[in-house]
Amino acid sequence: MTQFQIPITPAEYATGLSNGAAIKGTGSEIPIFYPATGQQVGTLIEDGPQDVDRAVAAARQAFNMSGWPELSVEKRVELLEACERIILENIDELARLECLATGLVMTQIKGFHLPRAAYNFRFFAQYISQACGERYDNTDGYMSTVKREPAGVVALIAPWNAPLALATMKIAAALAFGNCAVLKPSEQTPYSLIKLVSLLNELLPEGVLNLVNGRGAVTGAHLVGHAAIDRVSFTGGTVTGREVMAAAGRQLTPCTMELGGKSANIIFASADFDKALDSALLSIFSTNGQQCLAGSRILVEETIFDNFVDAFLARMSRLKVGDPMAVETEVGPIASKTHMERILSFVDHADQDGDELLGGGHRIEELGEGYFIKPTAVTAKSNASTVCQAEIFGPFASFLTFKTEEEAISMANDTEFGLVSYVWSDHLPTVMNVSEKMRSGIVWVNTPLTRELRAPFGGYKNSGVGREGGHSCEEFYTEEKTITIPKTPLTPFQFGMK
Ligand code: TXE
Repeated sequence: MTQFQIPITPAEYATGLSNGAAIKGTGSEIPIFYPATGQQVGTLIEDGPQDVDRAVAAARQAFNMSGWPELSVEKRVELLEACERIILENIDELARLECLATGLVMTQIKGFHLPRAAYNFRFFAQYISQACGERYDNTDGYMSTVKREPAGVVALIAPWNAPLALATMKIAAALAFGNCAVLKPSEQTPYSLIKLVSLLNELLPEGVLNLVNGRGAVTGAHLVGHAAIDRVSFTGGTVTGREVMAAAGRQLTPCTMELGGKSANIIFASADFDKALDSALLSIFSTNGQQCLAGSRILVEETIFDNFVDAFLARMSRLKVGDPMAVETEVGPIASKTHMERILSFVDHADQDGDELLGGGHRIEELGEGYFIKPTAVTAKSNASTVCQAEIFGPFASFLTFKTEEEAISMANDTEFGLVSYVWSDHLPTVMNVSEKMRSGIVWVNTPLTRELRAPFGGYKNSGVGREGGHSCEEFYTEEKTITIPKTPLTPFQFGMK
């Protein structure tokens, strides 16, 4: 039986970090598994409510007393650039820790996720060094300036599918705009973020970046509902997002929610066939299919449908699934056993709905106890099929066909989600019309998975609330203050002088 080598033996990590010092959690023990072998590789000790209180208090103390919110732009830029460097200097260890708990493929972690994690700090360093303000002069002789001040202490909740790439966007933005933070990684995938926070704490003043670990319902719920938290930034599932927003709402704490997706990848006969094919595979099978922006519903124009699906299946059957550490691997294991079983349950849904299974749909037994799924594709009976409506969040593509542009638009928008849409066509009026009509936060035309960090990222409908990106993060992580001053001596109002 195949037994892959474990990427790294996790050091004995204390769980949380408050005020720059490690804290040993006081809660229960959570086992951590390596998805490629199913072996337990470590134990996480949960941080209970009092541990969370301690981390929040450390952040508040740093916010009030350390001078962090008032730091000059030059010093803050230097620190953010140092954060970028320390990630790149430790890329090997961070990548192994990321792989250990997530099962993400090492070449993708090192080639994309970690460079992005490092770049997030550079991006916000560049952003704040270009920041400008507002001033209004009025004819009555008053001048008003608008100042952006750090929001305060922010709670950052990270998911398990791409912890480093996703959490660093939140950390870098929060720090760039002068906030202090408490980060909670997913309880399934804590190691890479524990290491990251400890590395960043070598550079940052004590208490600026704190860490708590544990289950969402325990550690996470206490953190997001905490009265001393000024912002909650959450990436995760839509169901959890509703709970988090309700808890934060009771404290009137503003939130951003980056939630699930069921993105339509619309391929017209006028598209460059080979590029659309290549990108369709990338957008559903990279990151082991576990990404919110996956092109999981592939809508293909009827005249090219059979050719496209045949070509897709031929390439899908050649995908290298296996050891996430091996350079030739393209698809690794699913992040957890429970999630693997959930993904496979959609094969039964497809059967019940009358969809046609085209390939895959089962666990790869030859790969041992790891959570490996054969890349899967179905042709759905209609867009109402469960596989076209639910976020499966795995290497599972659902095909649909359409005859007209209007039919494609209507099918693409017929979903509770609205994160991303992909449009493939070399006919300009088609791409203009379709991209205008997509009810999604991002439309990628003839390109897959292309993030522009200056532009907003986030979803319509149940895919989210708020946006991440340059201006969006500036707005979210700051409070605006208007200061109004008369430019000339004030004329007395004569009030009470009659
Ligand atoms: O993640 P959860 P789940 C989607 C995907 C997946 C589904 C369920 O479809 O199948 O969500 O994933 C923390 N208060 N995405 O349930 O629960 C939790 O500890 C505060 C899309 O495993 O959303 C973790 O740190 N925090 C997605 C984080 O929330 C709470 C990424 C995300 O976990 C909490 C992941 C609570 N009450 C899943 N409950 C994306 N948008 O990319 C949980 N958490």
